[in-house]
Formats: sequence, C-alpha cells, structure tokens
Amino acid sequence: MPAYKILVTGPFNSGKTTFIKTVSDIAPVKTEKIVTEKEYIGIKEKTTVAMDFGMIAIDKKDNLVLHLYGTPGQTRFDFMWDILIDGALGIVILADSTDKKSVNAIPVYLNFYKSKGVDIPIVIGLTRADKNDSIYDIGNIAQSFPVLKINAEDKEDVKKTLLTLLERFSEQSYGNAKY
Ligand SMILES: Nc1nc2c(ncn2[C@@H]2O[C@H](COP(=O)(O)OP(=O)(O)O)[C@@H](O)[C@H]2O)c(=O)[nH]1
Ligand SMILES: [Mg+2]
Repeated sequence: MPAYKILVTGPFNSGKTTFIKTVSDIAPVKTEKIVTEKEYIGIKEKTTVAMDFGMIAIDKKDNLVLHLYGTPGQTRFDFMWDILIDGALGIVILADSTDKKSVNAIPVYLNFYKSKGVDIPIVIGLTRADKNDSIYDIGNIAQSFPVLKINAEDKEDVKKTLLTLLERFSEQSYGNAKY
C-alpha cells in the first residue's frame, strides 16, 4: 500500500499536534511532556518533544495513505527536524495567525529546509482562523506557496490543507520522496 510521508512543522503552539490529532484515522502517537523552557512556560502545559504521528487514508480505493509526522516546536529539539524530513514527500508549515511572532517565524522553516537542499512541495497553514484576533494579511512572508487559513480543530480544514499539498505533487515533478 503506498504511504506518503508528510511533515507537519512550525513554531511552538502553532497547532501541529492538534492538526494531526484532528485528521488521524488512528489514535495519534504523541510524545508530549510538561513544558520546561522559561520562554514557553505559561503558554501551554505540554509540548511535543520527539514527534507526533498520525495516519489518514485519503483514497480508500487506491489505498493512498498519508503518514503525518509532527515536529517538536521548541528549538532545543531542532535535531528532530533533520531526522523527520528524511523520505518526506511534502511539508505543511503551520503558524498561529493570532500571533505575529509565530507568523514571522515561517521563513525560519522555509530557510531551514532550503538550506538542506530539500525540494518538495510546501503549503502554509495559518491556524486559529476561527479566532477574532486572527491576522489575515501575512504580506510577502510566504510568497509562492499556497497559504490557507484554517482551524486546526476542524477536520475539513485539515483535509483541505493536505489535499492542497497533494495537488502540488501532481503539478510539479518532484522526484524521489515516495517511500
Ligand atoms: N481555536 C483553535 N485552537 C487551536 C487551533 N490550533 C491549535 N489550537 C489549540 O492550541 C493549543 C496548542 O496547540 P498544539 O497543537 O499543542 O500546538 P503545537 O505546539 O504546534 O503542537 C491546543 O490547546 C489546541 O487545541 C485552531 O486552529 N483553533
Ligand atoms: Mg505539539
């Protein structure tokens, strides 16, 4: 059965664990621990330390399955970004649309994978679009990538994001990422 590996990345608290949990057909595998870094204490209680993992069958007829890997947000776990990108077919970068710092961090992720020579489709998901203080105009931060405003707790929104990424696979001839 073909399985495509998708990486879900982005800053701390951007909705990565939620995104995977919302859409996964299986109970997601989570590796969350109590937040210990001063910078992040008080924002939320638990944070992903190794990865999140979830699965979704996109097309039952063709048995197309996506394996979703979520990265840890805290920068001291950066080494996991490198490990998790291996064999990935596409990347979803999430940022919290109610938090300018989160949105401004998008280029950090774009540049990280670019610097590694990773050339696979990317879509940007701006989470918390359901909130009143959501910022919609992110200027030219993510030019040339599809940007979707989503509620990471809404299954249809998460699916739409993944389908947008899948459409990019067929539009462009990306080589060797299937595993
Ligand atoms: N209303 C709303 N809450 C969200 C959204 N995305 C994430 N959250 C909430 O924000 C909190 C942090 O999200 P989490 O998935 O742990 O972020 P992570 O650090 O990127 O894994 C959780 O309590 C989520 O329920 C969203 O799009 N809308
Ligand atoms: Mg998380």
